[in-house]
Parts: sequence; structure tokens; C-alpha cells
Amino acid sequence: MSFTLSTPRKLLGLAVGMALSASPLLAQAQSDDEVKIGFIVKKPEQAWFINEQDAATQLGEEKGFEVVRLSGEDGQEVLSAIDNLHSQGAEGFVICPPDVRLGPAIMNRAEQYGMKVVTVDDRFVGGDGEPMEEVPHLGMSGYKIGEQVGNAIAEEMERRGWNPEEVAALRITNYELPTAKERTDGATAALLDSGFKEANIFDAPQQNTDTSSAFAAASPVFSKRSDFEHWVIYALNEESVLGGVRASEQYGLDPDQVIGVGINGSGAAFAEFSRETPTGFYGTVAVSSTMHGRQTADNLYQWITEGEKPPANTETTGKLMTRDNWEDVREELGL
Ligand code: FCA
Repeated sequence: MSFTLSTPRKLLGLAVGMALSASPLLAQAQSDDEVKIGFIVKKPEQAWFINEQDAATQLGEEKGFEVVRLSGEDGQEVLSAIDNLHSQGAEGFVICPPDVRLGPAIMNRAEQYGMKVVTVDDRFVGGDGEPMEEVPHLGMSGYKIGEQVGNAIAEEMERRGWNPEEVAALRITNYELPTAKERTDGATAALLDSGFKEANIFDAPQQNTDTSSAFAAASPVFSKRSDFEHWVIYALNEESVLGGVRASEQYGLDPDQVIGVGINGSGAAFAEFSRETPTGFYGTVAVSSTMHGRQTADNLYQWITEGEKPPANTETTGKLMTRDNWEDVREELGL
């Protein structure tokens, strides 16, 4: 856009600049008017989260509020990030926490400062093990998206003419994270419905939600089950499925022996689909991280400026992206 000067923030900047020469006091009042919010994510290096933060920042530029991007890879880092935000005058933050059980501690700190909190992707869990309904949340409808993964795998197995009796599944799990469990449960249910054998599903519990922890969890499973020639791979996200696919390659399986289907539709998948030859990473259910970032930032901004508390829980949907259609789906979802 060439008319950047017309964005509200720039106009505000202009107004502040003009006021500065007229009256320092007025300038102070006006610059204080610009709302500041934080956007804290558990994995700042992952494309999904980079895009979410970018989208929130972009919305802030359009609407005239500032987004401070912070990383919160563990509880300590999150609490320091909140202190940091408070000292900068931020009135609230959006967060994808590194551990959902940190919810009560995070809310405690935020409430001390009178800050408003919205969660994105991973929803806080209270001391009773239940979702903290009082904190507005936006995330994937995990079970349904998981079912899409299971269906995509089943259809591709059929297309390749695999006999379900002879196919193994590598299920990379993270049961401490409810959205992860919902996703792999949904995928499992859809696979079983399609005639997959339950006894052929092997678990690889990962410590974290990234590629290296998935790789570490997956490798021993392939070695132990060398009796299978065909494998399907699923997990809570594409980063983890990619860890499984890399482990299958290291073990010596060819791409046509593997069907991996992830979730997210981020730069990690685009890089894989852009490779010259196909890999065992067949597809991913893409969800708009752009929308997640924009919508949560907007919800928080409205809450701060209009006093309108956002909905308790918003669930978003996804679309299957493969090597054949990824560019179209990417465009459609504004990624
Ligand atoms: C979790 C996963 C991310 C993404 C997000 C929506 O936080 O770790 O990869 O899928 O949910």
C-alpha cells in the first residue's frame, strides 16, 4: 500500500507531532492514548507463531494500537514477559502458553497488574483440570480437524491400494495438552471408522510440540516394528509429523511407503511441498494462523477499548492442503 500515511497510527503520529510543537502536555496525553497489547507465544521460532504475531502486528498498524511480540517458552519467561509488558504500559496480552497448567499462575500475575488476557491455540486449564472458562479463548476445533486428518490418510491409503491389515500407524502423542489429545483422538476415530486395525497403531509420546521431540519419539517405534512396510503418521501439528517423516527416512523407508498428514498449514509445510520430489509428508490440514492472530488481537483490543468481553470459546476449522493444491489453499486462507 502506498498510502501508509493514511493509516490511523500514522495519523495519530502526525497529530502527536503537531501537538508536540503546540503543547507538550497535550502531546503526552495523546501518545498515552495509543493502546498497547502483548502477544506472547510458546514457540517463537515456529512459522505458525511467527505468522500469528505478524498478523496481530499488522492489525495493530491498521487500527492504531501497538503489539509487543514476546516469547514465553517456559513459566519463568512468561512471568517476566508479563512484568515487562506492565512496565511498558500494556493493558493486556494474547498468549499461547508453554504449558496450559500455568493458567492460574499467569492469571494471578495479570490480575495483579489489572491486565486483560485472551488465550490463543492452547487453552488454560485450572487446578481442577478443566478449561478456565473465564479466560476468552480462540483455537482449533481439535477433534474435527483430527477427523479430517484421519479421513485424508484413509483416502490416500485407498488410492495407493494399501491393505489396511498391513499398515501401521505412528501416532505421535502429547496427552498433557488437551488440544493435542483431541486432534490425535479425532484422527484415530476416523481411521478406525475407515477399517484401520487398532492393534496396528503405535504410540510415540513426545515431550514437546516440535520436530526434534517428535523425531526422538518416532525413531525407536520404526526400529521395533520392522515387520511393517507401510506406515501412516499423524500428530497434533505438522512440525511433529515432519519429525516422524524424517525418522522414517532415516530408518530407510521410501516416500511411497509413508503417508504423513499434519495440521497447521504454515511455512514448515510450504517448505516441504516446495521440495523437488515428494516426501512421506502427504498433506496437512491448514488453519488460518493469520485469522487466529488478527482475531485474538482484535478481541482483546475491543475488550480494552469498548469493554466488550470476547466470547468464551471460538473454534476454527481447517482445509486439507497437499502438494497439489497448497498454493491455492494458502491464498484462500490469507497465509
Ligand atoms: C498448538 C500447536 C501449534 C498449533 C496451535 C494451533 O499450539 O503446538 O503447532 O497447531 O496449537
